[in-house]
Amino acid sequence: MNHILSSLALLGLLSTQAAAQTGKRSDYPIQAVSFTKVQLADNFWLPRLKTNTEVTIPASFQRCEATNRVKNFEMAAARQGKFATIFPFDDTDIYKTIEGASYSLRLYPDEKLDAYMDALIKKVAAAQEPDGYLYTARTIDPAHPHDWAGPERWVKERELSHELYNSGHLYEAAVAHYEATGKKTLLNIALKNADLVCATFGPGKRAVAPGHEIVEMGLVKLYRVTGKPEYLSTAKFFLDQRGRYAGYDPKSPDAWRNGSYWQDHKPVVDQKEAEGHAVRAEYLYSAMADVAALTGDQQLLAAVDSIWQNMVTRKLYVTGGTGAVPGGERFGANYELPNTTAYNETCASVANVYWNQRMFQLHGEAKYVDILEKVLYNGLISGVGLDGKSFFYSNAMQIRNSASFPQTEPQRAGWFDCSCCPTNLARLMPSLPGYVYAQSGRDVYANLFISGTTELKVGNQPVRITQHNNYPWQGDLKFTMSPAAATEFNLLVRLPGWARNEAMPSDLYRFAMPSTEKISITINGKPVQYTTRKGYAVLARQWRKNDLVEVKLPMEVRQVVANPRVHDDQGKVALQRGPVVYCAEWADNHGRAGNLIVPAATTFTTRYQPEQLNGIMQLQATVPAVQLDAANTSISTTRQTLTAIPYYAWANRGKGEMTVWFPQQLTDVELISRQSKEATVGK
Ligand code: FUB
Ligand code: ZN
Repeated sequence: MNHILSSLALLGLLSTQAAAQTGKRSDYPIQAVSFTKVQLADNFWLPRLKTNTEVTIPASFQRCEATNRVKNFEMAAARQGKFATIFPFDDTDIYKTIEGASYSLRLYPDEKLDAYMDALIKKVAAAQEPDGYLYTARTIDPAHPHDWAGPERWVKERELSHELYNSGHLYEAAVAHYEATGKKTLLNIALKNADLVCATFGPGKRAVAPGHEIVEMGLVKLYRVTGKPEYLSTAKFFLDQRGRYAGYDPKSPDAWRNGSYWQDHKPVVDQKEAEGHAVRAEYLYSAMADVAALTGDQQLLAAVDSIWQNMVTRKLYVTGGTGAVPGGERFGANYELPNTTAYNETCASVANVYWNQRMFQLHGEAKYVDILEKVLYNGLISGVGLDGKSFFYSNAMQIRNSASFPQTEPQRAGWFDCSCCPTNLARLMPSLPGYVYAQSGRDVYANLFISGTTELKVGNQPVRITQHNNYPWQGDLKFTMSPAAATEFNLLVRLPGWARNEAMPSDLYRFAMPSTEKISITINGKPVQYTTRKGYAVLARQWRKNDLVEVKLPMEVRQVVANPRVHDDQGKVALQRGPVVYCAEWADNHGRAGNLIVPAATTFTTRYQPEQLNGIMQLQATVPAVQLDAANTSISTTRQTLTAIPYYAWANRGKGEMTVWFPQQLTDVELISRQSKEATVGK
């Protein structure tokens, strides 16, 4: 069996090498327009990116210094001392912050930051061993490595060491730094490490299914920069190692602990469902898409398609959060999407953005960007406070509480012992310009509706596209097309699922009522008939300077209902307007949120509140609210104003109740729940 498997692996590897060696390599049919070619000028994202640059990144570097993460590198360089942080993957917080700071330098050039990074990169270089190995948890004192690291290099890679995880983040950071600054300092460190990894792992060499995926994505990025086939073939080799672990017993009641937690329960091509630790999983699925695109591997493609389908039909929160189960930070069973205990690690949202972008690039379907957008505007940015320096590691869907049983959690924190999420946000946010447009020859895709300008080339013709809008608060989108000379091409404008009566590209969620408004598109003021392709309006014409495309997206407040198999959401609705999912928080609703009922016929008013929560579109309606008397023995309803805020903005005003899902009838109200009483008593 093992013999057959390794022959198959070798075949896969050879085809990978062949693909890599032929001058015309296969790749994603659609390429993103690089972040270096898109300038944002909007009121929603730009202030967030500014905060990321001015607050998050400096705070992150400062915390890397203050918590001894930087010191670990200094000690590794000196080959003496004692590893001074908790986890062997703490090195990655530095890499991720460098990655974010690199993207951010394109947006906001900053000589001081650039120089600081140069100095930090020198420390990283000094910590690298002569053969390329870079892992402070061992190099500081190889005779006494971190407990998770194992006595020798790589021996605990599958379980705990994170050696290849550290490498993967190093590669991602190095490519961003190189692309943003043109400097090869970090890239050279990464290449030296990757050469060691490729020399160590492969057919006839060492084999492992990397314990925490990301090295695969990182190697693919290095392959794109260098064209070196070993980087791609080693990425594929790592994918192919999954499902071979001898210690996995599928019959054990705790089988996930040894198998699916690591996506190591089956060969990747046989995996059909989103399983295990969500961040690991979604980095793996991103790499599967990358390798499928670069090698044309149809089995890999079929597997990642099927896994995506499973996530979107059964395992995705309405906010785009993934990884429902706290124990193992993992995907739950089908339809297991509890609200109060929702884990939804912020890093999983980051990973989901990466994955959906790749799925879009593979297939050119709007539904992938619909999910990406859902994650961006909801479950991702809920992970960072409006101050830019307080974070959620996990993103709850409901805080159940009462005056008599106050909960202390959750509140945002500045940093965590395991601080993967803050630094992951720090790197994702400033890369956002790279998600706005994409291109495939004469097809130019407008995926995100963020004001700003891009300069691209169609054929040899420079084309500038400028978006002016006030998204996500208003659905009036304007695109000014400015080719240097009249040029024929297709502008594909994404018609978001939510604007086409589709709450989700599956039956996991649906809108309770169809929208009465329709999308309309005009060019230079005249309505146009357009064809649609895979969820895009195809605007095909010879574009001339200053052609103006106007798209109107319906922006009613919609009630969303979940598939009846999602237990916690039965009899409840969520609120959505445009891509933004709402919640009710204690601060706006007389100290409570769990007592509010939203009957089907509820109508909402909307008002932009510039002073609130950095500017939000607020929703209000008059609804019944359940009241209990002081003795908790009698119950009544009163009518009161329900005020809803975007989910992403919750937990910026202290702690208290919050809910995304609202009961429609009295029978579905969770009264002062026994559960919350028990949980409090049990603490
Ligand atoms: O293992 C590294 C990171 O720590 C994971 O991505 C997070 O889920 C946290 O467990
Ligand atoms: Zn995290």
